[in-house]
Amino acid sequence: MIPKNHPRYESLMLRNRIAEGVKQGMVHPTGLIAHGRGEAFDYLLGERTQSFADDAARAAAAYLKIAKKPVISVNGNVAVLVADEIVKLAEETGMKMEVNLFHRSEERIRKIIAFLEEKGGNDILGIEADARIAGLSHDRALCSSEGIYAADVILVPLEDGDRCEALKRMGKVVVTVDLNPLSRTARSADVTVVDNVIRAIPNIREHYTTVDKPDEVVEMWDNKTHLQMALDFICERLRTYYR
Ligand code: PTJ
Repeated sequence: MIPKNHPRYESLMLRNRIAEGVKQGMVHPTGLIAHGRGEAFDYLLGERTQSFADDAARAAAAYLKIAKKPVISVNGNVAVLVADEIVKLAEETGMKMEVNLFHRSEERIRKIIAFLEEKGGNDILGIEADARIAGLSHDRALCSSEGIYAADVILVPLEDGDRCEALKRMGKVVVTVDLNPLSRTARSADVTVVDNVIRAIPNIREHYTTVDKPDEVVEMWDNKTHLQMALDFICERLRTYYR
């Protein structure tokens, strides 16, 4: 039991959720490692939504606004961290939800779908696996013909770099949330929200309701500049921390 007045209460609670997720069979054991890497970057980013991340969340919302077939790809970590918010975002945007795992197992997909349904989600894709992401070998290529395969815009938080590149080669617009601005996913996506998924998803939702002239926002968006801003922020913070 973590006392509420512990200075790192929120961070420790998130850790607990990931650890519980492993016990419940929703999070893959390597999800613990991915979470730890995310935590380290979040620490460097000040554990709050910085202005560059807020701009990226707005660009993400703009892409979702103009999308014809938007899909959100949900993995184990994302499900246990932000299931409620994902269900709400899908409802508000008309986006389909697909459980799509890097370490694919039918049992884990079923558990995650049931968890999202408990949170109010409907018609969640993922179990059918009747299409493949081109250019990838093994089960991590499997996807739904109605979901990721047909999508024009895919919101895929915490994605593997290889798959992100394969989705790009298929002509998809890829929007990701990744605390590591140097990751291959961060570099190959069209929009990278360098923020914790726990803050980024509700922020994208908020921008979705307010974003004006989404075509212009998309037109103006430059992901590389945004990633450099994230790196500059981290560097400046490290350089001046004890000064
Ligand atoms: O459930 P599965 O089988 O689909 O597996 C999911 C994981 C996350 C284990 C899998 O996709 C994986 O191994 O991911 P990677 O390649 O470790 O990448 C995860 C990325 O997400 C890293 O760059 C982390 O810094 C970042 N990350 C981790 N936690 C968060 C995060 N970004 C935003 N918010 C987080 N909470």
